[in-house]
Amino acid sequence: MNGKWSQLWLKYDSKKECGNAAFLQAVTICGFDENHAVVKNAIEELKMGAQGMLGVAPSISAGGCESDKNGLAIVKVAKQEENILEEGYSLEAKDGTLTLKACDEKGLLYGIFHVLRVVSMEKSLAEVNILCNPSNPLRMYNHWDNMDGSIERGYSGLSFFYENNEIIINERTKDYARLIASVGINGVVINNVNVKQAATYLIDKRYFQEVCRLATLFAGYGIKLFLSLNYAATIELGGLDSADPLEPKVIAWWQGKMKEVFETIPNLGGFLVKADSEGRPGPFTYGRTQADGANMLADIVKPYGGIIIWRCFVYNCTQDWRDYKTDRARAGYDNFIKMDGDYHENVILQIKNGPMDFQIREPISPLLGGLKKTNQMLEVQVAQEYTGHQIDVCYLIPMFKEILNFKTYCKETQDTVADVISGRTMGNKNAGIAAVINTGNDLNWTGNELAAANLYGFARLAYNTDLSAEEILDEWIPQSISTSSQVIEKIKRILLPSRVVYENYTSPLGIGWMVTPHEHYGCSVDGYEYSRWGTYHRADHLGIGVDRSENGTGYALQYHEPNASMYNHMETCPEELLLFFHHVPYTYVLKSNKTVIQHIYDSHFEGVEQVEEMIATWESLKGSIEDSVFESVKARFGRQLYNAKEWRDQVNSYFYRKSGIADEKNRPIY
Ligand code: GCV
Repeated sequence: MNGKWSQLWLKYDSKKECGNAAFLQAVTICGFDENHAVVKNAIEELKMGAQGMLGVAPSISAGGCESDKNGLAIVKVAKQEENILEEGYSLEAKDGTLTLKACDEKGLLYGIFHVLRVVSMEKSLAEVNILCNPSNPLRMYNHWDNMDGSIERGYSGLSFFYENNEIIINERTKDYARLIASVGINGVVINNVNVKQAATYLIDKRYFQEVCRLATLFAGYGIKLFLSLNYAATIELGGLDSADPLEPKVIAWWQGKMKEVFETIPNLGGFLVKADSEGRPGPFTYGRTQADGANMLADIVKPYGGIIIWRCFVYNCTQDWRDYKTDRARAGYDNFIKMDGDYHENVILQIKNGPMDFQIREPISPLLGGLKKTNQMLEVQVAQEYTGHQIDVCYLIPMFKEILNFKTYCKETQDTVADVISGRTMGNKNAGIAAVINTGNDLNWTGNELAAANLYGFARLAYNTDLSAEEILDEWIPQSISTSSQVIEKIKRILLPSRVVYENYTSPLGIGWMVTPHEHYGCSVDGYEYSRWGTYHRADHLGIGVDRSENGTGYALQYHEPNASMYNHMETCPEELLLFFHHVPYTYVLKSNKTVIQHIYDSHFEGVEQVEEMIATWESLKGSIEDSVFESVKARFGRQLYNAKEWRDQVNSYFYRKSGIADEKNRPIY
């Protein structure tokens, strides 16, 4: 790693003054302890930002809560006073004073970052009047970083947390904490859910000191550190012959281990567990339920205030699905729904947004809101495993908005996914949202500079699910690339439709996959890695799609009504998911009046044309943005175009040969 890494949206380079300097010259703090680590870091940040952007060196003083001076007045209030909740804040500009109110240090920190954001966007602080409370209690990034420094599904270099099985803590770690705190992230899991090699388990004594240093550093930015856990650590690390969650010796081992861990690392938030999935061990081996496993650990960490986040990505990847009834999509719901209500209060089930695996288009997992008495967290993937490896541009926030807005019908009101995971539906506090994140040690953090919009956007959305995909870009672009309105418009023109563009040139109508096995980049129509029992898409010479209706695998019926009926019937199934739920003839006519086969041809040609348009728009930015950013994104666009053409040609020729139906427009199909 040579050179200095980017500061992304915290560049603090010179900005237009916009009347903002006066607000930052004098800062008074009332009610907060100035020596609290979070307060100190917030003030340090304010000074850095004010100096860098406006050349102002703020004077800081403890003041009366009724400030009569012009400037920034930071005031501690009681919780719920003026509707300010935990980790929330209000900002009000009046008569030359900008008042920031919060009931805790994290609220103060987020408020300061809000102020800096306004300055960075070259907007006027005099016009700020806002109350911000977080939508979700837990807002987490999940890293899939391995101890050897590699990253599972990482597309931006190596890990900045580990090298050669050792933990790295340096200036960049601090910058990372600042960056993620600035957008409201309050929890981070620093190691891959696939926890392998007992000698490198972070719950081993050999790592305690460094994990503790990391936890303290993050705590200074309001972020709780979490670790992924190997469920069979009793065997791998403890030398026992069992990991049965109900066996006393297993419980005793975990009790000893957790005591050791929490006593040395007091700031630890808890653990994330992937069990009984893709070769990971779990309670099923002992004939126990997922609830048995999760509750055992949860009870042990409870006295330390710890929580157990238990993933629902539990499925048998060796299933024989020749009978056309077995369906991986069913697995999450089938494995977890029966124990709804049995999970203890400090267990949260972390559920991937779709029932399969982060495809470009999937229905929402029926477990979200299917569970009515269990803490739930939504897991999305910002790392672009199936969405272009951060080579292809794919702005994911519109997809995340769709997921959050989905009505589950689990209750009469407050029944969207956003409601469920915020705790509004059930009145619970152990809830939230997590993203498998897209960072690495590349100097720009995310490989493709434009992929940082997803890093930023996920977190902002996690804090405020009401923000639109466009509003998020209106914040991210001026802070990260340019405040020029022309540049902002052009980059928005590229990013906003990019998810649909990616969908157009890859897999149509919700069918998913068709991607190179294991690597998950590039087209391979029959390439599903677990498809030795038949192709994933079930295409033959007559039609395509997986029948998940009541006549097929029955998956559609896992939803609450009216969703179940809507998906169950071809006529009411949303067309963008038609092939996920139904097997249809190629000649099936869509609402657009096109047949399915014609839709496949048209969308693939259109997808490539859209990439060409995106590239032309990007080219027009030459000279208006930093050269290095322009060139590096341009190079990736070249690869994206190649990829899009490959997909177009492979998909079109595959289905042309299968169906024998020609393209109505007679375009070349190779
Ligand atoms: C961390 C998919 C990915 C795996 C990942 C797994 C998971 O299968 O391809 O790399 O493993 O999801 O979410 O656990």
